[in-house]
Amino acid sequence: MELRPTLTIDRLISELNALAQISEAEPPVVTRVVLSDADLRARVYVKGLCREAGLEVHEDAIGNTFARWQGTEPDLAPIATGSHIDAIPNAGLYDGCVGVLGGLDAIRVLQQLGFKPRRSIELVVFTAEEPTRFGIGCLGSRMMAGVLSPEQAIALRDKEGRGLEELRSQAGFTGSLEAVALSCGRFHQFVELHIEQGPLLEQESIDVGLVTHIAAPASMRILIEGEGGHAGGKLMPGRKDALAAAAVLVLALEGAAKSTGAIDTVGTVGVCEVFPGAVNSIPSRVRLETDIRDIDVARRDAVIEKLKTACEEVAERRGVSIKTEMVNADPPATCNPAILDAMEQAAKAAGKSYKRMVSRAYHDSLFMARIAPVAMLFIPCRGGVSHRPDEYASPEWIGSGVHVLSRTLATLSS
Ligand code: HGY
Ligand code: MN
Ligand code: MN
Repeated sequence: MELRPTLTIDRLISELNALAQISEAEPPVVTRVVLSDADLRARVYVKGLCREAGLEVHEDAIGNTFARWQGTEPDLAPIATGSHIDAIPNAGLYDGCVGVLGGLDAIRVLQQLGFKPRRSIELVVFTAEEPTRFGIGCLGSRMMAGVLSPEQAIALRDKEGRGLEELRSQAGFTGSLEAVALSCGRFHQFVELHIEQGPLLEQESIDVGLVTHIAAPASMRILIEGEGGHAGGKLMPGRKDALAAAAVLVLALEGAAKSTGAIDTVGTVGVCEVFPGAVNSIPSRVRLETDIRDIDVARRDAVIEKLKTACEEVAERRGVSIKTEMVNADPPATCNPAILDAMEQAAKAAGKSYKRMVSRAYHDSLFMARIAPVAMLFIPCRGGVSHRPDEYASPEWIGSGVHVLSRTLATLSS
């Protein structure tokens, strides 16, 4: 079928900007932590757009949202597309949202063209792709894939000690958590449109990225306990300063990641909580949240082991107690060759340049890959910047992504 979508990119851009206004921070900064007031208002907005497009909308027990465009053979497993609308603090407006609103726009383009899918097409909005609230990323897609059990999910707590049960019922998400896990075959295939969150496509002036692999993320929590005391009265000899010990570990992680010799290994300490946090009081307790990734699992795990060894050495040398806890250590995902080929054909038909590449960020596709064949479609983002308010993707870049996605969905659902 020769598709020549007449893209109404202006409407999509205005919807992305409208969604960005729904934030816990002063726009243009986007902060939209899962199950916060902003998250709930954003969900209402997006569900309204889906219903305007004639999609049947339903949610599961933790708010994963499914908007279905019924196909001519509704009993067949659907093709799915989608991403997330939650955002970390001090974020931009494109991460995740391009995949949700762009996925919806790809459906609308096909509707405008009079296309009738044989397989239904479902837009999925995943709950809590970001780890901000509960410390673990991809909560919704992990549970859909059965990787996180209801018991494990119920045990999660946020910084205020609030759990998923309390927060989901306040948000009006009811029903059994057991029903969140989906079987293989619930979806025929899944394609996620997302900004690259890296610099390559823009640097090489390429329109779209066809993602072949998604890196393997791991997160480890480190609790360091020393001795507090008066910053003036307690002399340096014999101090057990928890933050000084933490500083050694931060540099140990950086060194371990750099020492693998592979550019794909990354290590970050993104959270450092200091107690009591008074300028004239020696830190007695520090909590670090570390993020370690690589497309090679063995290399990633070697960095984790090096960090654990550094913890033992620092504890010994500085007389502090150091406890480590693995929050998650997930395998990488390999994208499906048939979907990649369909995306490549779609890019060619759309006259868009493309390249095959890996994703260094993780995405819900990483867990959807456990229950369905998946692939991801990247568009450039300016300077590779993401997880910052100056994150930006041009209307042209977004339009190219939606154009290739709409053609891909047409192929897969035919
Ligand atoms: O951290 C990630 O890779 C994703 O953006 N949550
Ligand atoms: Mn993100
Ligand atoms: Mn994302």
